[in-house]
Amino acid sequence: MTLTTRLMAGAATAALTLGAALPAAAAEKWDMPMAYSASNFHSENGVTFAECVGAGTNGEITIEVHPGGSLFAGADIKRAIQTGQVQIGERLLSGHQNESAVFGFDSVPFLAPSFDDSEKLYDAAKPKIEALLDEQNLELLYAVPWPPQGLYFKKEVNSVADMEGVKFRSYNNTTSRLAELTGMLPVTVEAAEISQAFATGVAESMVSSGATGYDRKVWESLTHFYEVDAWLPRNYVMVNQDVWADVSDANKQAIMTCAAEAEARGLQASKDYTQFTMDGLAEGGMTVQPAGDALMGELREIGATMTSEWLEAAGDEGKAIVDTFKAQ
Ligand code: PCA
Repeated sequence: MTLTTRLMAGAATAALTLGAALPAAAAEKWDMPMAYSASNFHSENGVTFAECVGAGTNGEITIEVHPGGSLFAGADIKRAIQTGQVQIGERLLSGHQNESAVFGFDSVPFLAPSFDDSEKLYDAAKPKIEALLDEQNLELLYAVPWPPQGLYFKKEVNSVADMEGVKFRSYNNTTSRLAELTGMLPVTVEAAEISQAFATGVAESMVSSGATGYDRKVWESLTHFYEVDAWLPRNYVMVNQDVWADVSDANKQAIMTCAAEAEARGLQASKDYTQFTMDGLAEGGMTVQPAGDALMGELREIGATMTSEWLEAAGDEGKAIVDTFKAQ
C-alpha cells in the first residue's frame, strides 16, 4: 500500500465510524428543573412528559427531570431557561409579576375560582402570555393549574381580625399583597422549604392548595385549612427558543403532542387531587372546612381591592384578558 492508499483507507474507516456514530452524536440531553417535590402531581406529570419525549423523538432528545428545586430554586428556573443554562423547565409564572403584571392574571382573587373558569381565563390569556414569553426567548409547551387556593393556619380563624400579626408564607406578589391587606406579615418561601419554615416558626400560615399542604405534610405544624377557592395559579413548562429553533420539525411535532397530552393529564390530576389531598390533610389531623361567611365576605372585599390594583398594573393588556374571559 502506498501512503496515499493507506491514508485513504484510514479516511474511509473514519468516515464509516463517524457515519455509525452520527445518530448518537445527534442525540441531545435536556435538563428540566422543576421547583416542587418529586411526589407532587406536576413533577410526576413532568416525568411522564419527559418519557413521552424520549419515545416520541426515538431517543434523539432525552429529558432529565430535576424536581424539588434541586437544580435551580423556583425563583431562578425561568432565568435559567431564558439564558440557556438549561434547555427546559417549569415555573409558576405568577412569581414573575415584577417583570410583567400580566403574568399575575391567574392569581387575581375570585376572578376565576373553579377549574372551568380557570380554563376559560387561561384561553383568554394564552396568546398574550405566549407573546410575552416570546420576547423573553421562551417557548411555551404546556401549563397546568394548581387546585383552588385556600388558607392554612395554626389556629381557628373566623375573620380578618384573627389574622392580625400572623407570619404568612407567600409565593408571589399577589400572596404578599393579600398578607399586607389582612394585617399579616409576609415572608417569601419556596414550597420545597415550607415544612421547615413552619416547623421553625418562620411562617405560621399560607394560602395554597390542598395539594401543596399534603405534599409538605403541613399537619405536622399547622391545624386548619379553610377552603376559599381564591384562584388557581399555573405552572408553565417552557423551552429556550434557541434550543427550540434547532429541533427538527418531526421532533417539534412529537414534543408538542407530548405537551398537549401532559396539559390534559395534568389538569385531570389537579382535579382528582383537590379532594384527595384535602382528605389527606384531615387524615393528618387538620380541621378542613369552607371558610365561614363572615371571613369570606371580608376576603371578597380585599379581593375587590386586589383586582382593581392588578387591573391598574396590568393596563390595557390585563383588561383585554378579563374582557375576553367575561365575554365567553
Ligand atoms: N402550590 C404552590 C403554588 C400554588 C400551590 O397550590 C405553592 O404553594 O408554592
